[in-house]
Amino acid sequence: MTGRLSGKVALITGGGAGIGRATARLFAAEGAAVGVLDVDRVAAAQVADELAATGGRAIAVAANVSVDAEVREAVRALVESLGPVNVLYNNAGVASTGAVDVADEDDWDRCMAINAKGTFLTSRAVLPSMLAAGGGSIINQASVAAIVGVADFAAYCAAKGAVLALTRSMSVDLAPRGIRVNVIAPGTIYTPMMEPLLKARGGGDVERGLATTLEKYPIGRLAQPYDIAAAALYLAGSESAFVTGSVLTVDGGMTSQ
Ligand code: 1HS
Repeated sequence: MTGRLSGKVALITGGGAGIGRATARLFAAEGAAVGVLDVDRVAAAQVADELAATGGRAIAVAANVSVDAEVREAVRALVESLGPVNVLYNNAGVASTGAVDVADEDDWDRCMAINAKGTFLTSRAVLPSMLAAGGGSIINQASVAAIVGVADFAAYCAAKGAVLALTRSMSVDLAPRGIRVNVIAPGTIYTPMMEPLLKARGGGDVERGLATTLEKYPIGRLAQPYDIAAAALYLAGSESAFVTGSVLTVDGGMTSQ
């Protein structure tokens, strides 16, 4: 541990699995007290318990980030337990299915609600305590899908594009008040969330879909959760003190070709 987040309180949405869990582990290892927020109460508790068992300070809070009352209550509980939030990672997200002609309306609404509205609601709920603490860092989660069109992923591309634009808006509004806001655009990590897309891309064969996906990544592999967590750590800490409104692609060159 190098203590890059010593004395800080970090809230990570979607902290119960994947990138969120990897980031919770890294932030705790760097000295942060961590609020692990997830819609899956059990998953959040498992991560918080793991961090506490290895000497960290952590609590689990359950909320659906698209439901304002749940988000407000989770943030209230977090602040009461750990203190004002210095770092917020809006990581919670869901994928979608289909091109624009076949995507269904419920899928569109769910995708916009969790990815885009969730970022808005959680940021809004955290801001009073972050401002009272004198400032902080907000990290939003976009995707390469906010930058390039990804086939059969219409609602997801739109929602992540909204997160990217919201980040720029937030960075302008909040910089004078001591809060930096940046967005990470990760490339694909092979997770259950990606399987419907990979299956469609592979003509029903996930392995073939994976091979096709790999060809999009000049670096020769897909991302791992730690790759994204390490970027979040940079944006959370003082080494990025002059960085706000930035889009940090962590994509193995996927959007560069
Ligand atoms: C889910 C993640 O944000 C990546 S979007 C799909 C990108 S790729 O599989 O077409 O490289």
